[in-house]
Amino acid sequence: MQTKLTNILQTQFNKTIEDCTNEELYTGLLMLVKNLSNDRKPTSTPRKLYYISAEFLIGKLLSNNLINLGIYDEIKTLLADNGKNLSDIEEIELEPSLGNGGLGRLAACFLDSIATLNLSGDGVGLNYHFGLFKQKFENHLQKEEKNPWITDKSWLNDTNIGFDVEFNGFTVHSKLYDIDVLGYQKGLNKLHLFDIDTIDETIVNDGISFDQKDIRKNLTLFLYPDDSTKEGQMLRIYQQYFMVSNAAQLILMEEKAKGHDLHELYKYVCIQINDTHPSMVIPELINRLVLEGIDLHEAIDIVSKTCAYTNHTILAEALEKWHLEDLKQVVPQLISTIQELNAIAKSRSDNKAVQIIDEHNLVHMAHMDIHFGYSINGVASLHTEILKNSELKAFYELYPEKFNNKTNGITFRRWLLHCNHELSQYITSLIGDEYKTDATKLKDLLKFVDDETVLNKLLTIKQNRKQDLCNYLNKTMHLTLNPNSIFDIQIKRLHEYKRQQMNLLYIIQLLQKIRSGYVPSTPITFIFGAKAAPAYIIAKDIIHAILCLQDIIAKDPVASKYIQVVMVENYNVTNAEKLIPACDFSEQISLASKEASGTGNMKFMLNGAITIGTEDGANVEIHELVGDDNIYIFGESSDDVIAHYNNNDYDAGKYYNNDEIIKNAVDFLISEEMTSIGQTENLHRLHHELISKDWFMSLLDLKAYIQTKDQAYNDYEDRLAWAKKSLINIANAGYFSSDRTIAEYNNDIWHLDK
Ligand code: F55
Repeated sequence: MQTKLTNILQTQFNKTIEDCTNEELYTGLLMLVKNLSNDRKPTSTPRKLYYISAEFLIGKLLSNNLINLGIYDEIKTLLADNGKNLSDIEEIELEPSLGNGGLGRLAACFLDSIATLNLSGDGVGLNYHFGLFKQKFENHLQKEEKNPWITDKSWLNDTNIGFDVEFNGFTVHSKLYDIDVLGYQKGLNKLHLFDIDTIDETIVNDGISFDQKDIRKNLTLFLYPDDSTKEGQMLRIYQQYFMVSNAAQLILMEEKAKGHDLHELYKYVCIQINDTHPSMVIPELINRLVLEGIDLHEAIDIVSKTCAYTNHTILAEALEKWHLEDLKQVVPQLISTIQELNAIAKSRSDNKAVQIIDEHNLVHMAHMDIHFGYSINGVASLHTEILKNSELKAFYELYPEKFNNKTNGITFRRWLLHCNHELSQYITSLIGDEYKTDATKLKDLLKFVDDETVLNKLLTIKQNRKQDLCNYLNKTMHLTLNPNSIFDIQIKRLHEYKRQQMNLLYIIQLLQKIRSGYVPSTPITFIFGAKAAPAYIIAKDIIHAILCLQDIIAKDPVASKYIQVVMVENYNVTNAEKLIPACDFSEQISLASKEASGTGNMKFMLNGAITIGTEDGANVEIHELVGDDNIYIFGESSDDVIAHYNNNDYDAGKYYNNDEIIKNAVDFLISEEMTSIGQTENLHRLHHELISKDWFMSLLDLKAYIQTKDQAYNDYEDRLAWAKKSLINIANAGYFSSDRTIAEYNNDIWHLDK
């Protein structure tokens, strides 16, 4: 590698490693990786998967690619020998923000595992120039800014591929960019990101606002923008159609090039529809097969055997339904096909719950996927059960054979090998290397549950990561954290169902307890990271309240000795990689039944954090794997929560009025202390929401949450017992490798290698 890298640097900059700047070294390494990718054998299986997704939250790629090429250690040493530091060079790379959260990050983990398993499977999505907004805090409020990430020296490779995409009355031309997806040790696939060749970055005004009407200029500027307005919704339909029309054209182009008979498309191609954003691929592909001379009903049959759909949520507001009129305005060419699909669906069942076009002329995208796809899966076992037994019950009765569960997973390359080298090397020293390709081997760690040397070493490694995090936050955000405190972390999108507000109320009641004389045994640092959708008012109010509390506690001479609140600005993949390894306590406290799976919970577990959580999503499976003693479970069950919704019998006011501790904590939000540094309007709105509506029931479980957390902090004092819990979590995390998830998708749905 040394000669290869020095040659590149020599030709590019006429410099040695030692003389290069970090920017030059970054460019050199990028070129080196691209050269090595070219030498790699692309995957080739009889069938090929196209994973269509509006989001691919890939994170920075340099270190990951070095790891997957097997040259990370060599490069790191080579640089160090020349006085350079690989972590400093990593910082040059900008993080593409091509996703919101879990759904987008899952797609990125999947691409890594698909390549690693040497399966042919490409991602297809959009090349958003400014991605998801960059979050800034000003006056304790979230401000949104654009997040440019595309530079001359990037992982994007130009292709000469482009297609015409027709909208009502005008045609746009696309341009395809590819990113190489390198598997661990083997495998090479592509992430195809489509762009529009007339994009105009200069139309973005202040922050993230822009003229939403000129589609030719704005189509791929942002990851789907605000859909609270009509223009926002229309732009989203444009983006989605642009994505799937390009996908369909790419697939047909590749299939024709391979000489395959399009009548047998399903034998060679499989399309995974990642949530409903790509659902229009069904009518689009049908139309294109018809244009190829295939009869409409045969085309419908072919597409039905080609497409499979993944559901990521049961939240009603996230299930996409488009007005037929709006679709007609953007993509009139799809309307008759959608109407035909609707008629077929009707002929299969007269149950209103399963119709595609409802009585308000809303097109239910998920319904189209289920009728005209051959597989539908949920993303954790509880989630799939809820889909089958309540949310999509009528569909399950109609098509029981289509339903299956695929519990989510994460790539251990990024979420252990890369983000926690020391832990991964220590594991290797204990049980060998095999766990890197067969994650179930982590179970071998269980031999050491009572080995004090091992347990102490785990504690040391955790301490090192906490110190690293302190240094990082100090450098990047000028925050000072106490590395000897408990790190209690909740990082995920801000949503009421995820209940950051419940965590906030815990901290408030602890502050009040400390003010009346209580002294915690070990100081605690409560860390939050979360972006709120720009139009989601209450979510932004919750951020506001957390930021105000952060200030109040920091200024309290007594309380600040024991507790600190830190809200990390602009939570993203890069800072997740620093936060997760440093965590003692993983907060997974969604209202039971609402979090489809969660994947952060898996990342924390793998890095030795202990979960405090509800029986929701994949927490249920974590609980089963580690047992009662190694996780803190609290709160009402999903069945009980669902019953509250069905009976409409949850009354937040009752919880508030009947409990002093709850009342005092909630009222603190509108105390003089809070309103004097924060915005009265925002804090009152949040207070009112909590006691009068509280749709996601944060007061329901607050008492149980307080008790469970107090118990957990107590248990933390016995350091060896705690380390044992930590080891048991790491040892059982193997199940959550996305290699396992992808092997299951392949065996049950894709059959890529037949
Ligand atoms: C984005 C846009 C819309 Cl319109 C709706 C949803 C989303 C989104 O980001 N969803 C999302 O991230 N869902 C999450 O998917 C994860 C991966 O399956 C799950 O772990 C998580 O529970 C779920 O909320």
